[in-house]
Amino acid sequence: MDEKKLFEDFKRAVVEHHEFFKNSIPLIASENVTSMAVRRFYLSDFGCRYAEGKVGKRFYQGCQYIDVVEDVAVKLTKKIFGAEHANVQPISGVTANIAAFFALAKPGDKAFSLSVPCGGHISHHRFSAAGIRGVNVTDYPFDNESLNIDIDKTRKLALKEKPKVFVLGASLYLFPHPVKEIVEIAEEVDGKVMYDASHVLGLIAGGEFHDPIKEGANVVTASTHKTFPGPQRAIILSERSLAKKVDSAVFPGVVSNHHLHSLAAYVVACMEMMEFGKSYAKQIVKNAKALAEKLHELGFNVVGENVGFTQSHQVAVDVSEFGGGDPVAKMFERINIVLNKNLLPWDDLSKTENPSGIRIGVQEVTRLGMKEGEMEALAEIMWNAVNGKRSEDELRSEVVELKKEFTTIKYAFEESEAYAIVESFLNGL
Ligand code: DSN
Repeated sequence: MDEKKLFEDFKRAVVEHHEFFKNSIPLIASENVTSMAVRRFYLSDFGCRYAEGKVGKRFYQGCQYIDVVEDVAVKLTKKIFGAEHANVQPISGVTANIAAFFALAKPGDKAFSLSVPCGGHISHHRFSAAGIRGVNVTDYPFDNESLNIDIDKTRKLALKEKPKVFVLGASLYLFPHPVKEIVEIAEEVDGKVMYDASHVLGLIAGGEFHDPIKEGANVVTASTHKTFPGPQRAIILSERSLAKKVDSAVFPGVVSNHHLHSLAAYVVACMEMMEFGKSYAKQIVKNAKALAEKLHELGFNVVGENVGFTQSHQVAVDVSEFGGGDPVAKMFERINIVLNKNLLPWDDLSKTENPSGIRIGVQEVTRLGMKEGEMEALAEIMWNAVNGKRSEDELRSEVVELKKEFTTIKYAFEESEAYAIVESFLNGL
C-alpha cells in the first residue's frame, strides 16, 4: 500500500469536493447547508461524550449539562411542531423509522406504504426499516393524475387487509398526502398513522405545508437536514399515549449514544427556524413553482402539469426523451448542476438504474439566497444542456457565473452571534 499516495488522494479529494460545491448548483432534494452558527457546535466537546438513556436518568456520569441541551431540544421541538411528545435521539431518518415500526407494529403485522416509484422511501419497505421489524408491506393504490394516494381504493383494500400501520410522507413528495382521510380509514381498522416528514419538515415548521400532527397522524418521524436546515440526525414526534413505546424503541432499541455535538447543533437550527422559518419556507415553495413553470414553458415534460407541478421544495421532470434519468443526471453533474435520477410513478422497479425522471430540490439554493429570477436562469441552462445547444464547457461557465453571488447562508444566525443568542434564548426559557 502506497500510504503517501493515499494521503495525497485524500487531501486532493477534500479540497476538490469543497471547490466543486462552491462552483455548483446543489439541487439534491434531501440535502441542505447548515449555518456557521450550527456548524460551530459540530466541533464542540459534546462530540467527544456519551449520554445513554433519558434526561436525568443516564448510564454515564458527566451528563448534567448535556441533559440541559437535550431538554431544550425536546422543548423546542414540541413547540415548533405542536407535538405532545418528542424524542430527539435518533441519529438518522432510517433509525427513526426503524424505531417507529418497533413502536407501532409486531412481526407479521401489515403496513401500507407508497411504492418507491410513487415516492415511498426505501425504509418504508421490506428491504429496510419495515423489513427489519418483520412487517409485511402492501403498496397504496396511487393515482398518476392527481399524483396522490387513491383514497377510495385504499379504503377498500384496508378493510380487507387491516394494516396496523399506514405510512405517509415520501422521498419524491410534490403534494401533501391526505392525512385526515387516511386517519379515518386507520381508525376503522384499528391501525396507526406514521408520517415520515423528512423531506418537508422545514416547510411544516414554516407553515407552508400541511400539518400532519393537527390532521391526526399518530407518529411523525423526520430527518432534520433537508428543508429543515439542521445537522444530519432525526426526531420522532408522537401523541402522549405512544411516548413510552417510542422512547424504548429508540433507546435501547436503535441508539446508545446519540451524537451530542449534532444534538447541540440541532438546538441552534431550531432557533433559526423559529426566527426565519416562515420566510425561508415561503421562498422555497415560490422557487420550486417558478422553476417548474419555467422548465415547462421551455419544453421540459415537468411532472404534474394538470395539478400545478408542486406544493413542496421538489420538482420532478420526466426526461425519457433525453435518454432517461441516468445519463441526464450525469450530464448535469459534468456542468456542475447536482441532482439525482428518480423513478416516477409510471416506472417499475426494473427501471431503477435508468428511471424516467430526475428530481430537483430547491431548498439549498434558496438558503443561499436564490429567488425566482435565478430559477428562470437555471431552467434556461438546463434546457440548453439537454438540447446540446452549447458545449458543456460553456454551460459549466454559466453555472459557475450564476453561483458566484450565492455562496453565503441566509435565513440564519451569524456564527459570531451564536453563543450570545443561545445564552439569551436559554434565559428566556
Ligand atoms: N434517500 C434520501 C432522499 O434523497 O430522499 C432520503 O434518505
